[in-house]
Amino acid sequence: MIRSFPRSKHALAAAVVATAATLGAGGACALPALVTNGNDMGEGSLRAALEGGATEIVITTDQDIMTMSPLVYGGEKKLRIYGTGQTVMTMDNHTLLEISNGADLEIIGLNFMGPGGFDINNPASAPAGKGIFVDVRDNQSGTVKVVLNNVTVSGVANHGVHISDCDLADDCGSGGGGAGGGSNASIIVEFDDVTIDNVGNGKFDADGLRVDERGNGNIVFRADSSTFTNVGADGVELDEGQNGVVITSVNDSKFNDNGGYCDPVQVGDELAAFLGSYEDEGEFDGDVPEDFPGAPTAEAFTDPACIEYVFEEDGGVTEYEYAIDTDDGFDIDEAGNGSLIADIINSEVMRNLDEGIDFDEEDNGAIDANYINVVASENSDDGFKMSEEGPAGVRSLFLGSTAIDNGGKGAVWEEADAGDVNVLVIGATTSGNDDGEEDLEAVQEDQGSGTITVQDSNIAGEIVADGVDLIQ
Ligand SMILES: [Ca+2]
Ligand SMILES: [Ca+2]
Ligand SMILES: [Ca+2]
Ligand SMILES: [Ca+2]
Repeated sequence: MIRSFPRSKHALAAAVVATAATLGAGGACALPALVTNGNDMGEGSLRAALEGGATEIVITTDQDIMTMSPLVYGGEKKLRIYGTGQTVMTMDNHTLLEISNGADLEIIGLNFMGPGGFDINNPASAPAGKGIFVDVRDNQSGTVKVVLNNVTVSGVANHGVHISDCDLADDCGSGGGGAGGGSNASIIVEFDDVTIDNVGNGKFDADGLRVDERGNGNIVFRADSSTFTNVGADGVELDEGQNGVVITSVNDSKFNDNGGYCDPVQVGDELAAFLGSYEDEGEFDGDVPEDFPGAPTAEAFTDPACIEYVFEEDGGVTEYEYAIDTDDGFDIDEAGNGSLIADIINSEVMRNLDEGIDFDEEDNGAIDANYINVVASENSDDGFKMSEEGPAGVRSLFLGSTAIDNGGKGAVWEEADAGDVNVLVIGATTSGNDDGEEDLEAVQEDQGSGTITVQDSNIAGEIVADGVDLIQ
């Protein structure tokens, strides 16, 4: 292959090549493949480099890369791609980069941009395109590591970044009761200076970052100086379904303005018309009336998936409920064996359409969550919500953190079954949550004991301690 450098990038490209070469194992490996033009295919293109089996790719062209179909890397060896701010684009609805055999991935200095313009009234045709998709092999073990540094993802219809260790592909659902099996592999995600903006607006339940972890294995997610904004579903959703823990560490990051694919105004109007004279929740003692509308229909709703519908009969009484399924800033569902461990520092969680932070843990394992200088404001439901079920309890430090003007409570720690609740709130500021009622709530529903200790804080609303001691 003949390689030529574009005019303006000689020195830079040479420097990048030198850096990249020294990163290669032992120095004895092949030189990196160079991407010298922005063509969709052919010599010097990114597609040619990926199809040629390159594991180290340096983009030297200053052109953006326009793709007509997904770029696919099918190797199992780690793939590294180094750019200097170029953009991999498409005008169509397709996935931009697919790692189809669970390879480790490292990308530095590259942007991924879909066509944009999606919303509930302008959904993508299936399959909805993702930004970066890493598909873990069914028989994989060890760890799958995805490292992004100085990367942006925008304008795609589906997840911005999706790492799937789930044999049901896009039908995995969420971890609590989420379906599917997976490999023995764990998933590690490291984001530095990553921006995911305006993705996931072309279909229901499409997130900024989505990790589906099934079978044995953990999720480890670290983010620094990263932002997750204007996503249709959750800014970040981590679903850990069976054996394994979730460990997350977030610093200097933003989870703002997410969760609005199911536009509450439009879907609310559709729901009101659908229900007619019925309330959105209720019960029937005996027969269900013939004119009861029942399950959401495609005729009545732009996207019937936007309605969470519960209809349960128990001993002759039928209960029902309809709710609009909006989403969160940062959502973790940990199920099966294993705990949920989170440290969130110097970060912002604002104006999300459901909860700001929504952490759920069930079965064996605890919640251990520390918030240091985190602001959650104007989220539609709770600012911070932690729910633990099964053996073990909840331990949390809420230090210098703020919850203001959230539609639900400011911060909630819930614990069920065996286990204690211990929450230490220091230097916190809360007001205007829950229509001026509850700011902080620590609840123990079953056996166990615990305390919520509040020191040096400015709490305007109520503190509810249910089954635990309040110390002020
Ligand atoms: Ca796994
Ligand atoms: Ca687990
Ligand atoms: Ca668990
Ligand atoms: Ca418990």
